[in-house]
Amino acid sequence: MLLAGQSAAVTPDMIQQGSDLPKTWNPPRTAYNYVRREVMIPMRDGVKLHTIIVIPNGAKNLPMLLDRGPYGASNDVDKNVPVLRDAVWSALREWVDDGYIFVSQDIRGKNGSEGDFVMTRPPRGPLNPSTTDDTTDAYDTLAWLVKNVPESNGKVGMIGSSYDGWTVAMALLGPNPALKVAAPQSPMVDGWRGDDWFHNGAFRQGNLDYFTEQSTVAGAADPVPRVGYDDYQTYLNGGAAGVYAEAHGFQQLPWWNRLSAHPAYDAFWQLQALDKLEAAHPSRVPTMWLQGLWDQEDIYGAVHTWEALKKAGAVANNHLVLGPWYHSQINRAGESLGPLKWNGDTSADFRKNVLIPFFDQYLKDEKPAKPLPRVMVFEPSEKHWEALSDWPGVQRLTPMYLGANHQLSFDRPADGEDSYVSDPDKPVPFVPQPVRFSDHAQWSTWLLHDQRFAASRPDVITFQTAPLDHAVRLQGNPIADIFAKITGTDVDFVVKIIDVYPPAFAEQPEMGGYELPISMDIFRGRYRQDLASPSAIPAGVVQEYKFGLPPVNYVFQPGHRIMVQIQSTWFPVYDRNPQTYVPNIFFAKPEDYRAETVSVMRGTNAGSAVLLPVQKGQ
Ligand code: PG9
Repeated sequence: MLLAGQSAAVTPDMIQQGSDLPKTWNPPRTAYNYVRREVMIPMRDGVKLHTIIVIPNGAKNLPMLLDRGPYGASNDVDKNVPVLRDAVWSALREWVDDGYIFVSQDIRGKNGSEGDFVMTRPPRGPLNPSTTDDTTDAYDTLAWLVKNVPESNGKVGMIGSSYDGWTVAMALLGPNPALKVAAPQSPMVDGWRGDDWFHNGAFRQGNLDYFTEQSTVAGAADPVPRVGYDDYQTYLNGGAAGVYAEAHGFQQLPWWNRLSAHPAYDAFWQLQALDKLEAAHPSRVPTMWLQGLWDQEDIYGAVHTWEALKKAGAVANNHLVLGPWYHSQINRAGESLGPLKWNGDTSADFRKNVLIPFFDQYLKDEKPAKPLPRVMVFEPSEKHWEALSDWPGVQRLTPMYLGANHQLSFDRPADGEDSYVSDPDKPVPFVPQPVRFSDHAQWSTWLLHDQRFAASRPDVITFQTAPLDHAVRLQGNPIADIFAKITGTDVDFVVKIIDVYPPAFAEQPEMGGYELPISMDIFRGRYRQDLASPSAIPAGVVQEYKFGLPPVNYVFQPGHRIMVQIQSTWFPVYDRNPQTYVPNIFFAKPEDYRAETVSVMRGTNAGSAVLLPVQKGQ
């Protein structure tokens, strides 16, 4: 219809016909300095796995770097950015600069891949009667890559952190010959002893968000919905972890049903503990097992796998790295960690000067400037790396005893006890409220949080040395050895080794008096005699609670004090022990939660102590 004054000169090209969307869209890629292939790689059972391969233009004879995981291969490379080093996520930049073909794959059932997703799918065997697992999937992927990426030299290295570190460890259980080198970074190895799901039987409740995010749909999903801002209050209101979970529909999740039916270290956990499996099937692949000294998610896996391999006589091709990092910080900026500041970017420097040369050696036949030591550990108080030939070496564990008047000393004290009331209705927070599991800054640095807020609580007992008149160097794996009696029938113990800074610290004034945790962990008392079968604790009878603490390589400087804190709740990162023995704490009832008195013994026979790996000459 024409309006007055309009001309009627309409030509055919003006006329809209059909859709404005073309049938296909192929924008020119002339600005791109790389080729991106998106392929579905067939596994031995016909399931196809979604894989993204990025290849620098003109590549010939380049090695491939493979990462497999549940977090979305498409997220590793921004396909809208034409320059490869800008398109990959920051951890990959140095690799791309060094001339690698990067391959990212979605594991079975996640994101673009076919098949069923199974959370950290157990290796083929009693827990997995199928013909595939992440060992065969890695094997089949490598076989395909070697045949189908003509720009490559047929050699593959695998990296990945956390879940993706677990996939690297799985690949090592039966590696394709094309796998020439590997680096599991903060790998999840044993979900019950000390990695993501539990620590010594205490459940890490923040994982409930991970379960809905990962195991409700194939793509990414949301955390558990909550009304309140403070997760401390949310979890306290929710009751037992299992009650809270099932109020949010978790009965629909097979993974949750398996996990919550196995709160003890039974065959379900033992048979999927990768440190034991790696030691039983050591690979010949040169491997760097790597984790952070303050790794808030997987502080157990790498070091225990390396130690298990050592025990099995298989460390010739295995290296251990303990860096000054939170979980996966190797892949992020590493100039600082919580309040601690380093000299330079410890992550980027490590990737560039150690990790990539280690891969280049086996993938490009390039001799590294310096051969990689068997063990590399950062020393945080003097801020430098140390090369060691062993870990923890010959452990000379020296007891440091809890003494009268909250003293801590290498001398055995007279008999006595210190008591506190542990009330599960007012649990000790792991960081001051408000707690936000979604706050990355809070979560990634909580293992370094100033412990003064806890020291001032009546349900935390604190022991400390006098200011040290000489440096004390710890190198190895400390052990907590607590003797205690309780008025209830179950209890948890949290033990923390802390560096107390002098009241004034000119180098960094805000650190004056800071109580810096060096190594801390939790133990669920019902497992004191047997991790696989819990037992009620006889009320009023002294029992021993002995458990390993995370590795340390640390110099307590003169003028600092060594402190130990003990408490029985660490909430809500760990679920609360009701302190009344019940068959399965996941489903404890409100009336099971009772305030009880915990008495920690000191003295000659049953003298509580931390066994410290004090270095000779100290
Ligand atoms: N820590 C995470 C995780 C690993 C394995 C299983 C579940 C969670 C991660 O960062 O991938």
